Amino acid sequence: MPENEVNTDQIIRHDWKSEEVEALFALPFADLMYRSQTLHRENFDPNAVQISTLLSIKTGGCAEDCGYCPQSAHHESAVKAEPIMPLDKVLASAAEAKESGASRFCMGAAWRNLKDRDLERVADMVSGVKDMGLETCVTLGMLEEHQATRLKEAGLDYYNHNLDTSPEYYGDIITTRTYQDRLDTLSYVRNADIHVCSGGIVGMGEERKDRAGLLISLANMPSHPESVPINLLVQVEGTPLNGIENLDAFEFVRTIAVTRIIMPNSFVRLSAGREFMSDELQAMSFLAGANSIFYGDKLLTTDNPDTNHDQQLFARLGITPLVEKHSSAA
Ligand code: SAM
Ligand code: DTB
Ligand code: SF4
Repeated sequence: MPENEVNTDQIIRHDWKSEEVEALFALPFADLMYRSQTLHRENFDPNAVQISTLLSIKTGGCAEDCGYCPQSAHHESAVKAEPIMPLDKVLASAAEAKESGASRFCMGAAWRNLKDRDLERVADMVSGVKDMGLETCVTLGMLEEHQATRLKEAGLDYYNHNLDTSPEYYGDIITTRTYQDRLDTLSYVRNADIHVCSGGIVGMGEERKDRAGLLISLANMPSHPESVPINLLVQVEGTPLNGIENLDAFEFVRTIAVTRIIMPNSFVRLSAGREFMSDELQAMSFLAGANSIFYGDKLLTTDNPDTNHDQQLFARLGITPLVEKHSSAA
């Protein structure tokens, strides 16, 4: 096949090698974009973007030491620990998110792991949000098998649990739980028949081989995550990663494009970090294959672009919010 031609055979692979993925990263930019766009158009409407809204249901005071996170009790950020949010407030916030056009409501807790004493409260939140006609997602740290089963029963559609970076770089960022702990939680989620949302963070001082390593770890799981959030580090004062050198914008877009190529059926979410991206960089990310965003003025503790701005950006790009639900896993 001539070098510039795209082989679009739909082979879902779980055996990606570092050399291959690093070679994708190294393609001339136009060739990489052409390949990712071709696959994107074969699998998705390129003008439709899925919209999720985030709510922090338990903020701060977390026992983990994730070097990027303002919610870790190990760091001196401005985020203060708060108790778990009452059900009525969570449901009011979900109703607002629905009203603003979100199709999925994602509830996050600054926990190392879900405790059985909190399980029923979270299950009530999940079923309450589900009853409003929204897709449900939670991110609560590590899970045990029986907890995943209970959350599924309550109506949970997605569980977010990120691998964050490559296995090799991981120990530079987090020391209080292992990569394998994360993979175990993801397998309990998958076994409970909950859709998997798993991705990572770039711009943490990692090298390109680590970005490739993260994507390979995600793609080589037994099934691709249905949703892959690519977060650009939000640098927060008081966290160890504050002040680290910014990632080159084209390298960010390349990461999105490679994610699209090696997980062609997955939603790729342009996640944290949009607040500091130009409209043009976001547009280029959509062109590279991103087709999901977090929408709403806040992520968990940091700012997100305001909804008016996002609406205007969508209008300028001819993007419409995706309404239909995701059907199949890869
Ligand atoms: N505590 C749970 C956990 O870590 O699994 C759930 C909440 S945690 C805040 C969810 C994810 O947010 C993390 O895995 C990380 O990928 C992302 N995140 C946290 N702080 C971030 C930051 N400053 N910039 C970008 N992403 C961040
Ligand atoms: C994900 O991958 N990104 C979201 C969500 N999953 C939970 C969280 C981003 C958090 C950014 C920092 C903050 O707002 O605290
Ligand atoms: Fe805790 Fe999650 Fe933040 Fe890590 S990312 S410190 S586990 S809230």
